[in-house]
Amino acid sequence: MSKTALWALAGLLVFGATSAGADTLETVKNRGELRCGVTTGFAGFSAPDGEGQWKGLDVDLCRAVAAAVLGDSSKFKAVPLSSQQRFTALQSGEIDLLARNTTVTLQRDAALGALSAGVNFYDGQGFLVPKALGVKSALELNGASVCMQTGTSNENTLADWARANNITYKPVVIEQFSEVVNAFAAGRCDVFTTDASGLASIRISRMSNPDDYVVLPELISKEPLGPFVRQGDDRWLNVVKWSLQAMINAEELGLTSENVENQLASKNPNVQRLLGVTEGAGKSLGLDEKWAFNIVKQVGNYGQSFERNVGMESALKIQRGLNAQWTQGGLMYGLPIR
Ligand SMILES: N[C@@H](CCC(=O)N[C@@H](CS)C(=O)NCC(=O)O)C(=O)O
Repeated sequence: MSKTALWALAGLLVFGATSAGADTLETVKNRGELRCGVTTGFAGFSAPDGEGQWKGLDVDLCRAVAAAVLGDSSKFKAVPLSSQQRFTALQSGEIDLLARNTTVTLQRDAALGALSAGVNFYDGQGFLVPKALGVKSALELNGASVCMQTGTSNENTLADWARANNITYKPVVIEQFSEVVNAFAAGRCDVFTTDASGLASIRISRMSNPDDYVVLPELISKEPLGPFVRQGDDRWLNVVKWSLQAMINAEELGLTSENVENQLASKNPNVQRLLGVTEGAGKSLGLDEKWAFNIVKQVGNYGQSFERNVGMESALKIQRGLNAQWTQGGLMYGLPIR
């Protein structure tokens, strides 16, 4: 068992008894604040801006759930967590929701006491290298030293890929995100490996001259990233799962934070159900009927969140790619809200 899994298991044994059976929805309503596990600062996905406000595609999930449950997207507290700390924090009840570039895997769902509540970014693991290295393909990385972070799925994925491709490498594995980034920037390793989204973020926000670095073309794995909740609280799983689905459906239905007020008069039954004009969805989830209206009004639809945080309106300029709507060749497919 990996070190991460052991830590998470320890968390499960120590705290599992207290958190199991707890009603997270009630807890969050009574507290008046959602505790949301994010990264220690990962531009575009979860990072504080100049005013200390947490922003990003993942933070928008925290905001969406706060809007759905408490009617106010600002009623959340971002809890910064390293890759290593995240599952223990979920287990112990320190956070209500983990919204932090976390890959959905069988082991995490089955053996870490966590449950995936959907996918908000389809990604793959890649490599970032200094251009000066002259490397054009990952297959040229034989003998390289590779920086990565402890407690990520990236460690095992790289090992599998290297073995299959007869590549040897020297792992440089560091626990703190800032330290691993600094090690790479200082040339203590040749390559940085993590999710391609992470590499785009590191290149733009952490390298003093982004143009000196390039992300190699190969993606060596599937990394479907999304929110996680604790096991044993189905009602809360539903709230988180359907908050994300509300954002995806809102994009499909053409609802934006700007037009959603007017769309309350729409005659489209799917719009009426999503916005609570036709009642039922909110009640079934244990929420106000305005739950999804509040998400769209205060946070926006999935496409708006994508473009603002990681897409063309952001510094990262990530293409929609797999994260486009299913009608546009992507994988974002809103589950029916009815
Ligand atoms: N998707 C992968 C990797 C996610 C991950 O934790 N990536 C690192 C990038 S090096 C990160 O986000 N670090 C930020 C932090 O620790 O604050 C996983 O779920 O294990």
